[in-house]
Amino acid sequence: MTSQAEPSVIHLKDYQAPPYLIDTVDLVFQLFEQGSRVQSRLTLRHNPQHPQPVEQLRLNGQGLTPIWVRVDGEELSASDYQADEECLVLKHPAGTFVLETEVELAPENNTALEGLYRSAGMFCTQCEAEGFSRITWFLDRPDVMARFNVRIEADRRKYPVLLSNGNPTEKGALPGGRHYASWDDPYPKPCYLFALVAGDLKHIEDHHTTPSGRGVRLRIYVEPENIDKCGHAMRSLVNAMIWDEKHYGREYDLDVYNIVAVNDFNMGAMENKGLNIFNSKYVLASQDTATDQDYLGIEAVIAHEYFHNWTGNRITCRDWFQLSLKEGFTVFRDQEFSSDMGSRGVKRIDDVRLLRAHQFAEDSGPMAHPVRPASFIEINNFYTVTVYEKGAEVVRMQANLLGPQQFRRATDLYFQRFDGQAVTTDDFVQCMADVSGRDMTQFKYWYDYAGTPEVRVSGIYDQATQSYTLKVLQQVPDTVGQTDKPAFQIPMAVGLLDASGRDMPLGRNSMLEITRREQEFVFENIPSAPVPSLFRGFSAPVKLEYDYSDGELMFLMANDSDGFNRWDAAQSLSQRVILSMVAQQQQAKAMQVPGEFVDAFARAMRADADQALLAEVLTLPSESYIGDQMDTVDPGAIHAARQALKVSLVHALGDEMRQLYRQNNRASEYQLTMEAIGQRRLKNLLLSYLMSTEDKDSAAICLQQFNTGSNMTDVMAALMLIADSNLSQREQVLADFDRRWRQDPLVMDKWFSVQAMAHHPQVLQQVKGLMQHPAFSIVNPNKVRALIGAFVMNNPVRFHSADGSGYSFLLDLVLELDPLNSQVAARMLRGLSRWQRYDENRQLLMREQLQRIMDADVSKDVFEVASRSLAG
Ligand code: B3K
Ligand code: ZN
Repeated sequence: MTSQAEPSVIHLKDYQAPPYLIDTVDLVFQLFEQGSRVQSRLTLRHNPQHPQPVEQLRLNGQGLTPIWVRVDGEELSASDYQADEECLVLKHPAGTFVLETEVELAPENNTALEGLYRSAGMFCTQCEAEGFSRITWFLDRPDVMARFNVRIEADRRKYPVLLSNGNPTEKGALPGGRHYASWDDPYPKPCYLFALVAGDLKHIEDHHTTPSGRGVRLRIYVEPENIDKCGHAMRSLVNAMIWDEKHYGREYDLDVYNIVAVNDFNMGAMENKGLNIFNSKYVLASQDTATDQDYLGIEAVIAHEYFHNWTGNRITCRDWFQLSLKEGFTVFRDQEFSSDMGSRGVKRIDDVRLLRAHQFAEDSGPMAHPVRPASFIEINNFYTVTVYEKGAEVVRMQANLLGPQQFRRATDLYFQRFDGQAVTTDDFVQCMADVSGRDMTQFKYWYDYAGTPEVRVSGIYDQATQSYTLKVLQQVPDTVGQTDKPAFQIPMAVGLLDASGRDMPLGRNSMLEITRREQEFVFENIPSAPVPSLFRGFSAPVKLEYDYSDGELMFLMANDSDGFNRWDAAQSLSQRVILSMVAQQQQAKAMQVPGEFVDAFARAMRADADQALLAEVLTLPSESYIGDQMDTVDPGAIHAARQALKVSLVHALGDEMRQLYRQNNRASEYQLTMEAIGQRRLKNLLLSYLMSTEDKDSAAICLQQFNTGSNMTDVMAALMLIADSNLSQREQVLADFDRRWRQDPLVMDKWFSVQAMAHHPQVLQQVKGLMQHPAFSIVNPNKVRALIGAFVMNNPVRFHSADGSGYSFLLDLVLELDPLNSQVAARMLRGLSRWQRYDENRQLLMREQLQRIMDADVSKDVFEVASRSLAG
């Protein structure tokens, strides 16, 4: 039993239009080190879509201390209204009225990082999803869109920069060393897009002129010491603006676009209108401090937040169940942008790898939910890989079904039809239907049902009729609260390879639409038995089952014209090998690596592919992904198998690996071209193979790379391997690195992570010790993710230690963190949600820990994760 009443569940089916609309919002912020004040003036009117009369109007407000409340200029006495921890209730509101209030806030004590808070001496805000109600009384829901005017007052010396949404209007001095700035946002917006920043910041500036001739001033604000690390973010922003103009006909709509980097942030970044606030991790980069992955991440997130200006801000969500309307579509847009900026093939592989590793796992566990969830306790728990990444796949399928021209017409229609409105995913799909004339009813199951569809395919060749038949069975597995699901509409891109590895001509038959549980597709004029290449480019987010022989997989790996499926064949093959080595251990047999596999690996290594794609092909599936393929996950055996496989590959191919390493280790200057990134990726992958044996030569190469690496990508790749090794230099190297980088929080995050991901048996003790390190702070989400998150999510063999020590450590942490930052605490707790996947002993230990949550007084966020996990 919880000590409180159980938090209530909110259902999509209970949606009601808001009782009142708010046309204008005038805010005055008086910022002080202690106790800040917010005055608000709202013009409200009854919403014609809501039945009358409204007996009482409830405005949301969390933890606000009311100073006064006025309606139409008259101050209310305390008996005219009720204010508590969650809302302000006004009795018998008039049809239209003006509500003025003043409240006091304590941003200096706000560790939840929602609403108005402090980060490294500045003030900043985070309002999505429901954080605006921590700032002032409001109808904190996305379907209330208002025009905001904001005035900020603060100490002039400490907070020279005062920013909010929209365009700047006025600024000036005030008595007492203070000053003010005013901002006006001409576009009505939901309050979750409100933002404010006050601080001592420096900026870099650029300009962009939109196709219609609007000049936009672009600025990125950071703490003064980081001013040299903003160039890549700015270039990414300009590229994103140009890309959206070209590909979606969307241009920016204000005179200024501001980005601010902050160190304390619950997630990656936030698309507030005209004033994006970013986790500094997704802004700051220099070759000394950021890896290639960081650079790519910055490009993607800068673009993502920019794209939200149309997909999220101009057109927003009616309610939070529609979150994927903006997130799925915007992720799809940023994925396509990154593909165009870099390598489409590599990007697709990386996105699918992420989807399979995290979303498929979520979709088959107790936290499974549809892309459009039907209920939640705490909306912040639904910013998930399902809403984001599966949501993006669902948009991608629609783009593929319609084809590029129709899809563009459909998105044009969407922007034109719904500009300035708060709408639903149904409204989005309706545009696809209207433009294409397609009936999208069945397609919409993708939004409403959770679970990853399983598609079983078999192929039968008939020599006599020269025909080839693909038999398809689809099944969408049961998930919590959803059984007996209907058949989905599943686009399957196919190719048929002839014996020489070439595609047989299929014409329009290459995109099959599966719509029934059982279906057959017949191909005529097929002269010989083909090898099918299925779901090319990962044309639908499904699990494919097809009984390929090892030989067929090797054939596809070498010949498939679809790059994605060449990679996927390699993954299937190595997965098979690792799983059989796991089984050998479980049967107390010696582990065997098939010679054919080593040969196929060698052939792939020698093939004339670009380095980045080659690195993808040679990367083994992750331990957690392998675990997902087993009935009962055996973390120890998986780790040992994967490790042993690497060692045998080095024994067989070590010389060649060293040679290929050297060939790709020549660049002297750091360049951020796809080619250079590919070379580093390949080289560092090879180094990770070589270091699996920890022989003297490999250790020397690794230490050399660490000591002389001219960029953080190379240095970090080496450091990770050293941290995971038994080299005698290990401690010294880690200590030197600490001394060198102690002042740089983002670099220290990496230092924490590599140690948390090391596999040696004492790692948990070390993680605990690192929590005492001066650079660690439990109230900084980046630190928690870097150290604890990395241990829980990326070190399965140690986190799932059979004595349960990892689990009780996580629980202690969650209980300590929850009162400080419930959102991040709930994220961390997800590490226990899939307990059913483990053996009985671990199940018991994990449940025992989850039960501790149910016995404690915890936040809604953490309660929801624990209760769903236990119920699942
Ligand atoms: N929309 C924000 C996420 C807000 C998360 C709130 N807990 C970032 C993004 O998706 O762009
Ligand atoms: Zn987003």
